[in-house]
Amino acid sequence: LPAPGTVEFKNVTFGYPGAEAPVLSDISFTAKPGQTTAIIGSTGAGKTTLLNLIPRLYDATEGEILIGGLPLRELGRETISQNISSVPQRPYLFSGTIASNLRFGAQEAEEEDLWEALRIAQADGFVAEREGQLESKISQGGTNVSGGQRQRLCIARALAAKPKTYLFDDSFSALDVSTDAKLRAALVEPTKDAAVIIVAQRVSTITEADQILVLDHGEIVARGTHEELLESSETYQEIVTS
Ligand code: TTP
Ligand code: MG
Repeated sequence: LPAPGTVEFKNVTFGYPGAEAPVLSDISFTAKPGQTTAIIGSTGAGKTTLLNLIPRLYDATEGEILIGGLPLRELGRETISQNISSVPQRPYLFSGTIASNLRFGAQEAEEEDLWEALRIAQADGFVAEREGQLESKISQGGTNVSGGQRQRLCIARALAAKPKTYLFDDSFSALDVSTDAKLRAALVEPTKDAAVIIVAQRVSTITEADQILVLDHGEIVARGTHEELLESSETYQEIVTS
């Protein structure tokens, strides 16, 4: 079997229930542990939809998704949530404390582990400044923290769970360029044995990715490293220069 955490799409097609045209057509790729797979493409291309198939928010209409070589459809909810952490495009915080939000996928985590996750996510500074720190309250939906802080807390939550597969949906674009760079540098070590899939808007976020998939109208129109795509893909060149 492929290593745990490996995500394989085999000729996956998906349409939302009731919709006529599929949103994703014939998607095939493998995201391996120890590698970063980046997905880039214009708004509406299907990037979020593709990521959402991995924790089974929806099932593929055709084709197959395998996790560590096992069909996703045969994995239980618990196995999926224990192995895959997802930072959604609109990150969500629950009403409760910062600690309870961070322990969502990691009930057993010690405070020290939570601080470590916060440090990596570049969120330790503002949490340390809040009254009560880890015990400070988050209001419903996380409205008493800024959008960028919410995003970093959700990244810390994903890290605290120590999954085998990480999904980041546009998780770095609300951050300023310098925080984005620091965060991604800090992520290298803790995610080095995991499969990392990143949806990005900014090309600078993904130039180091092991493979980049260019998604256009639900199809992978090009794939390769940044350097390869600069040579081979007009769509990629347009994204880079836009
Ligand atoms: P997305 O998968 O949301 O496209 P995207 O993530 O690439 O776009 P963005 O960069 O703006 O985040 O949408 C693809 C298509 O699927 C689009 O036509 C909207 C449709 N869609 C639904 O019908 N229902 C849904 O729940 C979602 C997420 C998308
Ligand atoms: Mg999206």
